[in-house]
Amino acid sequence: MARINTNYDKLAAGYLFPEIARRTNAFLEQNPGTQVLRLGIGDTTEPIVSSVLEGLHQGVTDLGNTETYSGYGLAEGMLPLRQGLAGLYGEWGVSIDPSEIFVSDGAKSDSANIQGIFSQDCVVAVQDPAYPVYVDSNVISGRTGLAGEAGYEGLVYMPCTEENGFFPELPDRKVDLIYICSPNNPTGAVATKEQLKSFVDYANEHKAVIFFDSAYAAFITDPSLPRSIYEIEGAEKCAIEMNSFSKTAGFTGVRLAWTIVPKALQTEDSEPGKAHALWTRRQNTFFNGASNVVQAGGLAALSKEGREQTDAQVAFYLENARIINEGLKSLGIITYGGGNAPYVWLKTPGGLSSWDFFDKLLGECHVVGTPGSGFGPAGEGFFRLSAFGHRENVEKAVSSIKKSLQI
Ligand code: PGU
Repeated sequence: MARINTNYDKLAAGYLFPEIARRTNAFLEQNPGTQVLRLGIGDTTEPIVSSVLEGLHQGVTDLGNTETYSGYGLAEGMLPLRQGLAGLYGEWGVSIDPSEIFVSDGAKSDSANIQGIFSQDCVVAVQDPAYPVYVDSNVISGRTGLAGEAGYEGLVYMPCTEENGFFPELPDRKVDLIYICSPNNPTGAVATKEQLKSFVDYANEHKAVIFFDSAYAAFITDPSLPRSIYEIEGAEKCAIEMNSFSKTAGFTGVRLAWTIVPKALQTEDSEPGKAHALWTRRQNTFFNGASNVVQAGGLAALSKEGREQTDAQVAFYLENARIINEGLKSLGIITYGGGNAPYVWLKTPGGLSSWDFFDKLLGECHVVGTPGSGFGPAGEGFFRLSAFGHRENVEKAVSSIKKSLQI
C-alpha cells in the first residue's frame, strides 16, 4: 500500500510565485484588457547577449559532428567550465579547486537538495524573510513541525529587520544548518565581510554548516562587499556556496548554476572530504549533468567578451532598481535594497499587510509585486519589487504608482 510523504501537508501555502500568478490572472479576468506591469517574480527579460548566444550555437553545432558530438557528461559538469568558474573566484582572491565545483541546472534545485546530505535531526536556521525554497525543502524533508503564526515549529528564524539592517544576529542557541543569502532575496541587503565573519566563526565553533546563496553576487557594485563567502577566512571549513548564471546571463529559462562543496568542509561527525564525497555521490545518483549545449553557453559567458556584455546587462537591471527606488522615495515610501541587488524592499505605506498592499498596488496601479510575508513572518508589512523588466515597463510601473497609488 503506497503512502504519500505527509510532510507536504505541513506546507503552509502553495509556492509563492504561482500564487501571485493566480491572483494576477483572477484580476485580469475581472478587468479584461488591463495592462498589468509585472515586477513580481525575479525573472530576466532582456535577450541573451551575442557572445553567449554564439557559445550556445557552438554547443548545438558540436552535436552535429561525429568528432565533437558528446552524450552524457560528468554529473559535476565539463572541466573547462569548472576551470573557468575557479578562475572567476581567483579574481576575487579566492582559491577554489575545479573539483570542488559542481555544475548544475539551477541554484533553486541545489539549494533545495543540499540539505539531503545532512542528518535528519539537524536544527535549521533561516534568515527571516528568506527565499522560500530553504524553508520548504526542510519542511518536505521532515525537519520541522507544523506552521503557526510565527512560522514552522522546530525551525530557527533569524529576523532581518530595519533595526539590524536586514542582517541577522547570531542564533541564540546551537543550530546546525544555516541559510544565508547575500545579496539578499528579498531585502536586497548585502552582508559585509564582518557580518559574514561572525557567522563563519560561529559555524566553525559549533561545527555548523552555512549554505551561502550568492545567486545575485554579480549585482554587487561596492568593491568592499564580499561576492563569495570564501573571501572570509575559515569559510572553506564550514560553508557551501551556490551561484547561478540565471540572473547574470539571462539563463532563468536556459538553466545553469553551480555549487561549491569544499574538500575542507567538515561536520561534527565527519572528517574533511566527507561532505564533498557525499555531494558527489548524490549528484552522480540523482543527476546526469547540466545540458552540454547550455554549458557551452556558460563557458562563453565567462569569456572576456561574455563578461563585458553580461556585466552591462546587470548594470541595466541595477538602473531599473534605481528608477524604482527613486520613484517610491519621491512618494515618501521607505525603501531598502536596490543598490547592489536587483530587488527593492519597501515598507508598506500606512502599515498595510503585505497581501493588502499587493491587492492595492494591483487594483490601483496595475503593478504586480511580491508580498514580503510570503518570505517569512518578519517580511510582514514589507513588499518586494523586482528590477528585472524592460525599461519601458519599469518606467510605466513607476509612473503608474506615482500617479495612482492612494496613500
Ligand atoms: N536563489 C535565490 C536567492 C533566488 O532568488 C533564486 C530565484 C534562485 C536561487 C533560483 O536560481 P536558479 O539558478 O534560476 O534556479 N528567485 C526568483 C525566482 C523564483 C523561484 O521560484 O525561483 C525570485 O523571484 O525570488
